[in-house]
Amino acid sequence: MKTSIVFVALSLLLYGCGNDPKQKQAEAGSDTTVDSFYVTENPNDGLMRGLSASVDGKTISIIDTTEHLYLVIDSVLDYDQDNDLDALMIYSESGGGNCCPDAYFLVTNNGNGTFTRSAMTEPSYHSPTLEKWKGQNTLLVRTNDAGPDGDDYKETIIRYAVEKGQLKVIEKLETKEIPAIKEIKASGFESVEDVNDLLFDLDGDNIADTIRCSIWERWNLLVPDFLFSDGSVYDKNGMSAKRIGILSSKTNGRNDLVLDLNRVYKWDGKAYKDGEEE
Ligand SMILES: [Ca+2]
Ligand SMILES: [Ca+2]
Repeated sequence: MKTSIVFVALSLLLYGCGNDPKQKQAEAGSDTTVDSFYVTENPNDGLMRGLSASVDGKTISIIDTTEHLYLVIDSVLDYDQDNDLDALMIYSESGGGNCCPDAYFLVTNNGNGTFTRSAMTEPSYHSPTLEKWKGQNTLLVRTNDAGPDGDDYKETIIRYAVEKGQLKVIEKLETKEIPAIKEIKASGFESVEDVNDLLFDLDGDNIADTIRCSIWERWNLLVPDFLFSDGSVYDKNGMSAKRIGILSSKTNGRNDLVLDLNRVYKWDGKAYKDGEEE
C-alpha cells in the first residue's frame, strides 16, 4: 500500500511539472505524445498536400495527399495545454500565392493513434497570434472582410479558444480606427486611372502640400507621392493603403500619418516611417 501511494505521488509530481510532454508517459513506459509533425508531398503534382506526425518513432498519417489541400505548418506548440504538441496548419487556397487570404486549422493528438482536425478559421492575411486570455490559450485571427479586391480596410479580430481539438469563437472585436483630421480613401476613386490629391500643410510653412494618390489596381490600394511646398518630392517606396489620413500630432516638424485603421507613420527628417522601421 505504502509503495503505491509513493508511486501515485511521484506520478502526479512528474505530471504536474511536465513542461516536457514526454514526462507524461515517463512512468507508464509507453509514449503516445507527438515527436514532430511534417507535411508530405503529393507525387502527382509535387505539392505539399498531406500531413503526418511521428509518435514514439512511428509515422501516423493525419491528412492524406488525395484531399488536395495545400498545407504549410504555421507552428507547433501545445495550444490546448495538455502537455502534447499540436500543429497549427495553414490551408492555402492559392497554393502559396498571395491572391487571397489563408485559413488556419489546428491538429491535436488524441493519444490513441488518431488526431482531431478542427474546422478552418476565418481567412486572414496574417498568422494567428497566441494570447493567454482568462488563464487559457487563445488564438487571435485578424480578418479583413473585403480583402484586396474591395475598398474596405476594416478589420475584425476573432478570438478562438481550443476545446476538444476544435476552435471555438469566443469573441469578435472590431479594430478601432484612429481618427484623422483629413483623409483620402481608395473607395472615393471612381476609376483606377484617377489621380487624386489630398491637400494639407504638412510641414507648417502655411502653404499647402500635396499627397498625390494613384491606385495600385491589383490590390485597389492608394499609392502616394508627397509634393512639399518647398519643391521637394518624397516617394516612399512600398507605402500603400486603402486609407491615408493626417493626424494632428507632428514629428520633426511634419504631421504624422495614419494608414488604414491604425498604422502610424512619422517623419524622421528625411522619410515617413512606421514604428517598425529604424
Ligand atoms: Ca496539446
Ligand atoms: Ca507646406
